[in-house]
Amino acid sequence: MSPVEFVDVATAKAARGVRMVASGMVPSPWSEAAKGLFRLQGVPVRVVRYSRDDAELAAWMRADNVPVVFHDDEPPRVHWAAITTLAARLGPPGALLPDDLDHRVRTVGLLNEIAGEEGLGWNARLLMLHASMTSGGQRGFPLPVAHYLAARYGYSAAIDIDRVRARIARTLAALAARLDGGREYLAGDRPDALDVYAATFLTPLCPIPESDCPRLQPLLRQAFATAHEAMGDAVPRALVEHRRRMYERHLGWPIEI
Ligand SMILES: N[C@@H](CCC(=O)N[C@@H](CS)C(=O)NCC(=O)O)C(=O)O
Repeated sequence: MSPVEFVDVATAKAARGVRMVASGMVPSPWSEAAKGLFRLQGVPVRVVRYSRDDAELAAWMRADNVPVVFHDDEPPRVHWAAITTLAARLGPPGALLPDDLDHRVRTVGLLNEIAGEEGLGWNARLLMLHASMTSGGQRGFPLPVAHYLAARYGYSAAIDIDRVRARIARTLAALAARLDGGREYLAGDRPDALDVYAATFLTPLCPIPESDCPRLQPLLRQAFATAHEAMGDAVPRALVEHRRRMYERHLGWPIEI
């Protein structure tokens, strides 16, 4: 089986091992990170592309956002931390998350700054929603999509967008500092979960031409581009190079959704 195999819901339900429902519309950082974690661990994953209109899929997922990860008969996992811990358990000990307690606490704290509420991905999404709302839907997502996402993920007219930008800049700086001295990975001489999250969550802040993610539709490509337009200049070059390295060596390139 290839590292990531796209299948229909019936095939995924009938299978054992790791199966996942992931975004098939955009290279959503949470979905791409989940795929990347298992790939890095050498654990094959069957992926079902999320569709809002599929009743069988909805009944299986028991959640209304993605990714949702299934392992054998265990309950579905919907949160990045639980997904990461599962991926760590299914691969070589200490490979994805450090064995040392203090080291692990620091790593998971930084992962939360990337994937948690008010983290890098959450804040990049706020930039996209801000572009939509302040342009009447001319930029960013079309207004109906923007309003739907705004109500779910913390955007309101009262938002302090400068604070959002400052948080993004601080997180990027903290990650880039780990590459000082020309280091290739963020936490040592080989990649771990932190590298997967940093690389996949940088996607909204990077240019995303068709060649980088061929299945991304033009309208959503344009929506994604607004985060890069807003803050692409603030992304340290070392992080852009790290992302490239991660995708080319470890995650698969171009991005397949
Ligand atoms: N449940 C995830 C967060 C995932 C997330 O934010 N998913 C968004 C990505 S944009 C999503 O599915 N959005 C579509 C929707 O809410 O319908 C976690 O805590 O790790």
